[in-house]
Amino acid sequence: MKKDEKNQSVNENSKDQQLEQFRSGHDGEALTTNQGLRVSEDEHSLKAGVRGPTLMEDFHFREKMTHFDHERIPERVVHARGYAAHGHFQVYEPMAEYTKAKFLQDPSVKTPVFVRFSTVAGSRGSGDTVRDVRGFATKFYTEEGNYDLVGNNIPVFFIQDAIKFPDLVHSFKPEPHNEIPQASTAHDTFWDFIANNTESAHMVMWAMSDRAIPRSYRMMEGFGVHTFRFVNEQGKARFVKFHWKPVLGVHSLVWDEAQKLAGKDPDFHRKDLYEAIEMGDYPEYELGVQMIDEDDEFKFDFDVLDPTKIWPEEMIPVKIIGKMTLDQNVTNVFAETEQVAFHPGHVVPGIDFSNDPLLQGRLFSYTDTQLTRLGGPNFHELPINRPVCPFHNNQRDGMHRMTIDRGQVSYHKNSLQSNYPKPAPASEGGYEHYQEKMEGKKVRERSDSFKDHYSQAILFWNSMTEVEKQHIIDAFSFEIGKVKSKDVQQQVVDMLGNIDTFLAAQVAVSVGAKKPANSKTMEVTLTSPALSQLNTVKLPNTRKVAILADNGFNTAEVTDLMELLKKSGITAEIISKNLGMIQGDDGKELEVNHTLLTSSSVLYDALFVAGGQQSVDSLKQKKEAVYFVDEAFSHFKAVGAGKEGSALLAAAGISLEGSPGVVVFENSNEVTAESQKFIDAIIEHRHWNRMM
Ligand code: HDE
Repeated sequence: MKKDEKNQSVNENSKDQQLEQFRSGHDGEALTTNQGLRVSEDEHSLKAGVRGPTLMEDFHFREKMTHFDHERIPERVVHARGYAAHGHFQVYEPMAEYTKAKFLQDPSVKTPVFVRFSTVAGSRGSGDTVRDVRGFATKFYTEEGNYDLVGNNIPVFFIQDAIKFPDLVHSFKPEPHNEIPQASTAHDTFWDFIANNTESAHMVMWAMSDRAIPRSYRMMEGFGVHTFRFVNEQGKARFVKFHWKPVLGVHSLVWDEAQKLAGKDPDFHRKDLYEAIEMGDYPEYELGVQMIDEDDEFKFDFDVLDPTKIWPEEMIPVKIIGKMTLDQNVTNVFAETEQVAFHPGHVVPGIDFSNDPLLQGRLFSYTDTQLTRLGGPNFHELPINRPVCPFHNNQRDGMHRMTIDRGQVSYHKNSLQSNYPKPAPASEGGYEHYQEKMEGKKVRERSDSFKDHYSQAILFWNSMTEVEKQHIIDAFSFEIGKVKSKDVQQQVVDMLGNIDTFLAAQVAVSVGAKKPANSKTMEVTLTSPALSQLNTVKLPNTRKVAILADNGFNTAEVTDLMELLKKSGITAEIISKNLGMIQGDDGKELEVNHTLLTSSSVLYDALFVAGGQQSVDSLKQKKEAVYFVDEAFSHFKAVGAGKEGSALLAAAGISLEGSPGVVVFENSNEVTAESQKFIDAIIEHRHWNRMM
């Protein structure tokens, strides 16, 4: 959906209207203290004489400095680096057969949402493009209260029981003796944890795949990971898993590009999201659900409660039930993105939990962590966290209480206030937990049905194309290659031996370890084509092309191409030696967007070298221009060139014969046809067959 189609009115309880009460612009206003006192001077502290000591009496200085001293709050212990946007969700058709959740009934209702994407391991200032799982947390501000779907872009997790989460996180955070490395799992403690906690085998296959280096937050899937329950009005429950499917398809960076971007533009993903929304290219994701009848709980060869297992889509189809559109950037990152508090326990009637032991532990952790991070128990009153429906209870006081509660009663049951606020039965919207029958011994144990650590790791590997498999081998070789302990390296290789002998052997050679001691014990022949990114949707929309040009470029060709790119939803930027204007062969001028110095091929999806002899001759003199072309080609991107531009490709060592995704405009009269070929090459995204 484009910006001009945006329907502003969501409903009367619009989150935006609520936030508006708290937004404050300061333009044209007098400077005051926090008490509203007008300040006459803000350059000098109050001193006893111009060269004398500062006075204690300077309340303005002390208030300003005290506030500054406390500007930073503790960052999230995981998912510290994140970026968020507002939007709305609409269901496609009533879901009453499966769930009574109100926001999933009426296709005309737009439920406001707030989504925060994040990396997991790095600190708040770390790079966006590191190899990591991405958080995908959605808060639905429904009429029945806030519902949070706090998911990731990978459908499984490293561990099966929440009690192991602190151990997992300690292993991937920077090592405590030297606080190295930042935002990376390529170190000893992480791989020591993995090799000794093999329930993580499936998840590390995903983490070493291209899923962990997304091209954009707008181009990755989201998963609720755990099994939840849908409960309908009649009380019938079904197990459910949630999926977000990006309308633009699932796309990734290549590893070399991801590493370079972390230096060239550490804000790559946040900028991409911010700019797309500003341009009116609103990110969209469809919500899908997989459902299993309670009666079928034991019909599968995986335990539905095990968060290290997917439900293969070919076996249990994903039913697409609605769409989310992100159409508004935040007004203030701290107030919204940083202070938002998600919690998997924020549910609405019709959505319930399963006994997944990882989910059960999360239900404790999220409130607990906010107490430290947001400084007390009243974080639900912050504008970004407030539900759009009213809330009433007998909770009182605490740090930073904002509500001014009226009356003398703050307890249940009471007679002085006719027992209000009163619990509501389910018939009036009260949340009733699903009455699952429970029996068993009190134990610290894991079910035998959780003990298969490898079958789905193998399923994942089997479902990858050759290119994706090679990327996984390379990722393991990189990460294990950075591990210093030979023993840990060997343990990882041995673990990989249980997944695939070829994979283990390749990694072993790369890191100088021995081939696995044990041979593979399980045979899994199943594949799930849905797991391969090569089967994803491919669209031109919002792709970015760099056009290398200098004075004397072929004006007709470049302007026609730019026009056609725009029609396909592709953005083009002119890169040249210097900023300012460059003149085409007919005297017409074009503004340069970036220079070879301030830009890089890794910031673009494709590259075009403008024709025009003078322009090409000039660029050929610059090694940065040659490198630009070489790098784009080596990252498998579409590379186009006007007729004379092919000389720059040749300078970069690109052979025009048999190079997939390379399009040279041979005939200046055929720009439209040639451009279409180039656009098709861009839609392909990567030309992997260059590898062969
Ligand atoms: Fe989280 N997780 N997590 N997690 N998680 C947090 O909550 C935790 C897990 C996820 O953008 C923390 O407010 C435990 C799985 C996201 O604000 C903390 C366990 C999944 C975000 C916490 C898990 C997630 C968090 C840190 C193991 C995918 C960022 C700050 C049982 C389904 C939300 C905070 C945002 C954040 C605990 C595992 C997703 C400490 C104990 C599995 C997207 O409470």
